[in-house]
Amino acid sequence: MKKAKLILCSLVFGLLTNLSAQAGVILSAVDVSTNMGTRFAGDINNTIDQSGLNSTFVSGVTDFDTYNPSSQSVINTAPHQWWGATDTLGYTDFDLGAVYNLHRFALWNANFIFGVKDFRVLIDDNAAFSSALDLGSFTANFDQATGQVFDLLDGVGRYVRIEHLSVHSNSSNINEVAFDVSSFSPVTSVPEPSTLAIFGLAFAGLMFRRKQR
Ligand SMILES: [Ca+2]
Ligand SMILES: [Ca+2]
Repeated sequence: MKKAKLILCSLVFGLLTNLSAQAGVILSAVDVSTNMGTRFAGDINNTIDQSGLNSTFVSGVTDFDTYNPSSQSVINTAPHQWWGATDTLGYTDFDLGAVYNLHRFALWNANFIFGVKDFRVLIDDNAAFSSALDLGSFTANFDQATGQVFDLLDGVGRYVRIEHLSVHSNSSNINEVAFDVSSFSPVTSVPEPSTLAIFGLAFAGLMFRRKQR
C-alpha cells in the first residue's frame, strides 16, 4: 500500500515537473518593420542583428538569465541602431519566426538623449495584429548603455508589436531588442493518453493491493 502510494506520488510529481515552465532562452526576431520611418541611415534591421552588443548570444539557444541583458552594454554608433523620423510615433513589429511563449522583453535604447519612452507590447499569431493580446505598458529610460528588461504578461504568438506612445527628446531610437521565450506546444497542458494510461495502471495497482489486505 505504502509503495503504491509512493509510486503514484512520484508519477504526479513527474507530470507536474513536466508541465512547469521551461527555462527561457534569448531570441532575436527574424524580421522587423516599422511605420515610423528612419533617419541618419539608421536601418530598422540594426535592431535585430545583435549589432553594437559588446557580447553576443546564440539566438534561441543561450539562456536568457545567463546572458542577463541588464549587464550587457551596446556601442552607440550609427551602423548599430535605428532612428525613427523626427516627432513621429507609431510601431515597430517583430516576427519571432515561429510561435513562442513570450515572457520578457529586453531593450537597448540608444545611449543618448533619444529613444522610445512609453510603450505598449502586443502579441498575435497574425502579422496584421487583428486579434492581438495586450502584454502590458512600460516606460524605458534613455541614456543607458545596458539592456532594460521588462517583465511582460506571458503570451503566446509569433508577432510582437511595440507601440511607441512617446519618445525621449524628439525621436525614437533603438539599438537592439531581444525576447525571453520558451517553446510553445499546445498539448503540454493536456495529459496525453499514455500518461492517463499510466495513471490508470497505478490506480488499478493501488486497488489490487488494497483488496489483498
Ligand atoms: Ca543593434
Ligand atoms: Ca512574464
